[in-house]
Amino acid sequence: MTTTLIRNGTVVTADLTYKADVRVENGRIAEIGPNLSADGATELDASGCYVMPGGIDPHVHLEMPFMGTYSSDDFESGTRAGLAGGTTMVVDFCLPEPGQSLLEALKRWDNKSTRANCDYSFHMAVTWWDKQVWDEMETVVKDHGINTFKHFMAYKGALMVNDDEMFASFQRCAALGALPLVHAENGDVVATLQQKLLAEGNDGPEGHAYSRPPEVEGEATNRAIMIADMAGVPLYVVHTSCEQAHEAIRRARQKGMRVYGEPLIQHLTLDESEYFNADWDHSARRVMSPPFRNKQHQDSLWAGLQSGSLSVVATDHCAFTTEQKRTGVGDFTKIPNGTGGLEDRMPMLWTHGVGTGRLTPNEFVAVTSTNIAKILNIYPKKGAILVGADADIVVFDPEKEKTISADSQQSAIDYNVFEGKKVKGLPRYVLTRGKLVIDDGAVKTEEGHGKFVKREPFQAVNKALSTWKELVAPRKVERSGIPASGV
Ligand code: DUC
Ligand code: ZN
Ligand code: ZN
Ligand code: ZN
Repeated sequence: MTTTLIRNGTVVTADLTYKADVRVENGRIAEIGPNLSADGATELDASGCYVMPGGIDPHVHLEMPFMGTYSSDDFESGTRAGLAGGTTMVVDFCLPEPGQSLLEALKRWDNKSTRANCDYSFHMAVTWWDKQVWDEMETVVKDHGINTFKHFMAYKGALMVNDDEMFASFQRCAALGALPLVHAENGDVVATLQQKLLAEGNDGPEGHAYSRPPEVEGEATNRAIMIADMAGVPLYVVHTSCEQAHEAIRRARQKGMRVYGEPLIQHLTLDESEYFNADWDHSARRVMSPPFRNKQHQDSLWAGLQSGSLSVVATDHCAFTTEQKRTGVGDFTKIPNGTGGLEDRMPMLWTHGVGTGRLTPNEFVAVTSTNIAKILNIYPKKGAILVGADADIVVFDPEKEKTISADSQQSAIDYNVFEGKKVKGLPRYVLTRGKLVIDDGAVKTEEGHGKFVKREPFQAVNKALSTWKELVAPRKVERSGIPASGV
């Protein structure tokens, strides 16, 4: 039996801040209170530190087949990077190829995830639609413990689904107690703008930003919300990056709909000027979808986190090396979309959120962990400092500083989009299900320690505002007379 005693820290949860020791036994939190006795436990000194639930990144792509290549962080390096920054659980996206069985795709994800250093779960992507998908969705939820389905409204000709497919899938989610997710960008408009830009000779990485203006995201977010309302299901909007999308989410929530928005740490802290760098590599390394925006959009995202209209902060970690990015020299549409961020999400959000007074430490815990656990239906196993919860714990030192650099990162790429940025607030210790893996800067991860976390279906489905019940079961109208057609 391994026992660890975290001493003299200040426990910070989504709602409370208090001084207490925390005892960890067999991977779980066994006791919380003042002056706990050591009883032979390994002691960790948390004086001057906050003892917080480990971060959960609800949006990562590890070893993902995408745009003719694979994202370069796999489940080993990706989760090691996450742990180094205080993230103790990740949720990856299982992506069936169009036409492929969801259950076949899941086997591949099960295989590659056995190397994970921390616990993980999957979202299932719906990349095509027919009766087989409809059938398999039930197995995915009931037998595999996956209660979230992702829909790409962009990447036309590859992952994109149309509105009829999305509406059918959303209704299926409602029936199964599952939550649909959307990548909300209007893929038809993006494809048109891409061709126009290329035809006019705009082939550099800045073309990527021009081809995906905030309006394409705002339109798709509004559309997905309305379709979710008609299907009578809550909705999770991934990588919310602009005011137009945030406005749609705010409005829906004000009306009582369960719609969750997920800004990324990259969109909160990096802006569109990155695409206008004289160095092609610099700009291409920052190509992701949606692209970085200007300060007004960033301010909107911060305001959403403060007011609660946006719920969580993720990374969409999907790292490609410089060599992979160079596939798109001469044609920005071929630059693999994606950036890293897993290792830096917690320190960057602390520095730019808590350090600037925009977020309280409790709000920081809510948006990096607790809200995510609640939305994914794994609270309080994850996202909590409570007796019985998994001991996924970060002992966070608010005074510890570093300058972010690719030279010292865990991630398997040759650069870092936050290169040169100073952060203040870093983990002193990280425990993942009780195992000490970050020990005052030393990385002691164990490949394969991570386990799949099953997630139960949701109890509460959205009671939509629209006439969805009539759409599903139309009321017959008795008429006294019907004229002959064409007369
Ligand atoms: N956006 C990215 O930038 N990469 C992976 C997929 C996505 O939607
Ligand atoms: Zn996406
Ligand atoms: Zn993504
Ligand atoms: Zn282990």
